[in-house]
This record gives sequence, C-alpha cells and structure tokens, in this order.
Amino acid sequence: GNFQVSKGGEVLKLHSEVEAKCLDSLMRDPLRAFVPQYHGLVTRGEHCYIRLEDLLSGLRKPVIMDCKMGVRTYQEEELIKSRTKATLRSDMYQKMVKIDPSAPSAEEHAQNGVTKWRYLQWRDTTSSTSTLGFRIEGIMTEDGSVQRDFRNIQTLAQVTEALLYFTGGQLDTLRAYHSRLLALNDTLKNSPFFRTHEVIGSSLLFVHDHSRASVWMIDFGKTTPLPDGRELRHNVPWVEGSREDGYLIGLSSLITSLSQAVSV
Ligand code: 4IP
Ligand code: MN
Repeated sequence: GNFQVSKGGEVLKLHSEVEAKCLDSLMRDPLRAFVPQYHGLVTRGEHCYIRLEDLLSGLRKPVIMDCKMGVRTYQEEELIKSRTKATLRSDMYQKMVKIDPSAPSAEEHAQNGVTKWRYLQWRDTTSSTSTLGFRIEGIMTEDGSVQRDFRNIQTLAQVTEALLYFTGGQLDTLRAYHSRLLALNDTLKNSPFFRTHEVIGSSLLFVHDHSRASVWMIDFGKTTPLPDGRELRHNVPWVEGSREDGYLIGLSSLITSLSQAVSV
C-alpha cells in the first residue's frame, strides 16, 4: 500500500524507525541475500522515506505472492493494550462485519467497534496463520490484478492448490522457489539477527516471470529486538510472554506445500 515508485531501480517506502533499524542490521547479517538492498533514508516534500531495491526491476510481467509469516500478526503489546486502555476501532469492526456479520460478539456489535488485537487475532484464526504459521495475503497476476481471496485458506492442501495456481504449475518455477526457501531456512539458522528478533507481520514476497523466480523477506515494521540478550526458537507455538513468533513453523509449512506441488 504505502509504496511509491521511484526511478533507478528503487522504491520508496514511508519511513518507520523500527523498520529502518531492522534494515540497518540486516545489511550486516547473513540474511542480507534475502532482503532488498537498503540505501538509507531520503526526504521528499514533508515526508521521510526508506530507499529500497525494487525487487521487480528487470522482470517482464511479474507475478507476485505475499505470504505473511508467523503464527500471529499482532505484538504482545497489542494484546496488553486491548485489556487495559482498549481503543475501539470502528473501521476494523466494519471490515469484520463485511466478511462475516456473525463474527463480532453482541458487545462488539453494540459498541460498533473492536480492538485492533481482536481484529488481527480474528484474521489469524480464520486464516492459516494460527495453524500453519503463515497465510497468503494476496496474489498479483500478470495483468496486475490483485486477488485476496486466499486469506481464509485453512489447510495445507488448499495452500498447495494456490501455489499451483500462482505458478501456473510451472515445474521450473516451483523448483526454484523450493530451493530458495531451503536456502533461506539454512541462512535463518545462522543469522544473529533472526535469533535475537521477534518477527511479526513480516512477509515473504514471491516473485517470478517467464525466466526467473525468487523469494524475499520484506516488511519489518513490527519486528523488534528482544531485551536482555534473550533469543527465540521460532519453531514452537506461542504462549503469552514467550514472544515466540512461529516464523519457522510457517516456513516449514511452505516448504512442505511446495514439495507437494512439485510432485503433483
Ligand atoms: C490491516 O488489516 C493489516 O493487518 C495491516 O498489517 C495492519 O497494519 C492494519 O492495522 C490492519 O488494518 P487488513 O489487511 O485485514 O486490512 P500490514 O501492514 O502488515 O498489512 P499494522 O502494520 O499497523 O499492523 P492499522 O492499525 O494500520 O489499520
Ligand atoms: Mn505486509
């Protein structure tokens, strides 16, 4: 949404201090090979932007898929806020009702609002996020149209179907994605950044055209360092206070699904 295309193979993204800090560290981490190159900040008019490598540059009619990673997409802080000084969001209530009028509780209907945590958590449990550790947020096809009806996928078999649709069943493309994800899995295990950060709401961006396919880690606006030298495992379910994100649960689901798609 908040991207602005600029010239010279770069995109500008509205500045976030949290994201800029992550990108700074990532440029000095083994994960650098899986993240768009970060070129620092730039001011245009009244706004400050993050300068990023344009991952689509040089591709002809690219097809794109955004997978939001992890078993939850809200920060623990959001849950705590929802209990204490609960701000009600009528926009989120409306998005919820539009998809499922019976989703809000009687109280939420009466107050015409839900907390941000409630909305994000509802999204997580009605998609594959809570169970498979990721969800397909959207697919952009060759003609540039965006399809979002993958967000309520629940099973791995449905994911595999979506991957076949996304790649047109092209074996080369599926295999390229599969080996890229295996390489990412290896690199994550050796990444100081990954060990020491809680990765929330971040996506894997799958991009291919007729001749190339790659996967990139993007969106670090809710990715934060852990305090006091704490580290995460990333492959265990979340319980409140653990700050575990389940990122590797999602990656492993994706790898399994790609193996299935390759052998269809
Ligand atoms: C959106 O809901 C996404 O969850 C956004 O996450 C989130 O932004 C929005 O919160 C929320 O309204 P839908 O996609 O269902 O419309 P992302 O930016 O990763 O897509 P953040 O990053 O803030 O959680 P608000 O508070 O920005 O509206
Ligand atoms: Mn995103």
